Amino acid sequence: MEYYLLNQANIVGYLQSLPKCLLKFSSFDDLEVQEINDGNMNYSFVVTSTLDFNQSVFIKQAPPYIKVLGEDWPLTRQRMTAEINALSYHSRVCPEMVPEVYYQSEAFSVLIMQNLNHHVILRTELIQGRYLPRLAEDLSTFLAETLFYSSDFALPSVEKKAMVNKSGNQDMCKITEDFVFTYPFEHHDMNDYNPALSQSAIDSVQKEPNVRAHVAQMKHLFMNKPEALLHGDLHTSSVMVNVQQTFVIDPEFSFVGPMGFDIGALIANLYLNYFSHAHNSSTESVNYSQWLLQTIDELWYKFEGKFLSLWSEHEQSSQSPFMGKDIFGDSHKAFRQLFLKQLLSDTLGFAACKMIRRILGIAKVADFMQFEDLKLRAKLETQALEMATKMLVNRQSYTNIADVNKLAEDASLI
Ligand code: SR1
Ligand code: MG
Repeated sequence: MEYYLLNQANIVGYLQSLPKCLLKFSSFDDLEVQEINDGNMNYSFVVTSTLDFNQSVFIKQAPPYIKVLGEDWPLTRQRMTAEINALSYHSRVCPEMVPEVYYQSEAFSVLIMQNLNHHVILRTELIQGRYLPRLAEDLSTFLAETLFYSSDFALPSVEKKAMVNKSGNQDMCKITEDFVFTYPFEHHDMNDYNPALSQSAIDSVQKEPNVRAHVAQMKHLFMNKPEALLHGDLHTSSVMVNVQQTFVIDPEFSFVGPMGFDIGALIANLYLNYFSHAHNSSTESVNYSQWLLQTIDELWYKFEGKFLSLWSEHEQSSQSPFMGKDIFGDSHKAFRQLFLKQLLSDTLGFAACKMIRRILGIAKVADFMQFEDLKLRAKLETQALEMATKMLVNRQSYTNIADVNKLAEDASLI
């Protein structure tokens, strides 16, 4: 079928043209179509039977441009192929946390999948101050399983290199290189500053040679460290939750890159949410801020524990340890500790870049944008910039999240 753009008027006809057995509907006569307007890159729709709400699907299609920027910003539809491949990998290693895919077409750049209508975007829940008791447990499982099983510690060398070649996703990586690691750190037309944010706060990032040098290091690492198949854009709007379940969606930026980029993306967005609550002295906000810090701490140490368990179990069962025979007995342990120490440092460096881009760059987060009082927003932005720049330049010295949380708490007092 030749590619055309789906819209509210033609989408039911499109569904009817697909092999019926693959789809969820007993009839096409009473379908309601709703366009979903969030999301920067793609068009998405929910189609539901008005006779039976359980007959419902979520449809996503990539146009040949960046949706929010319009047709003047061409972008290949290759991203849908990356998303299809990543979803297929995620559903193999972590099936309980990925929506079920009913139909996919690379030619049509379309995915039809489970409508998660009993779940809400994580960012929305965090802004509302909702407690999610499973969050650290589930996200640490997702990170440990997806990152470990696509790494050189689990895959034979030839298979890993084939995965690197197959998962280039160059156009999406270029967007990240520009919009995450470059534009926010220079004075670029694509940036967007809160008018109430002081010039000195902006200069503390853009005119500080040490900060710029460390950001360039992170950008270089992003471009040159093919450790594992990443989600590639794992912020809190790429996660859907309720109190019992967590789903990870939207891996269209997926490529083989540094593990710390995925972990850092989550941590960055949790810290941004922290600053959006911590300025408020009500008991409710104080308690919620503490829960957020505790969740970040748990996310890291649970990830670390699960990743290490997968690693030692795999080496025992495969009888093929990454570093070869362990002659004196402690070499494996020593290497794993070194690896995790470096991964924490990478994670904090990427988290810092991701926090800063959401303040100085074009793509904002609702955690801060919800505040119409620009002075209050600027205060939170200044606190987050203060934390992020320190975390970035000192990232090698941290050995635990408790100390990073202390940095966040100190910054929240300025
Ligand atoms: C034009 S930048 C759009 C951003 O939205 C996505 O979620 C990615 O984070 C990307 O950088
Ligand atoms: Mg997305």
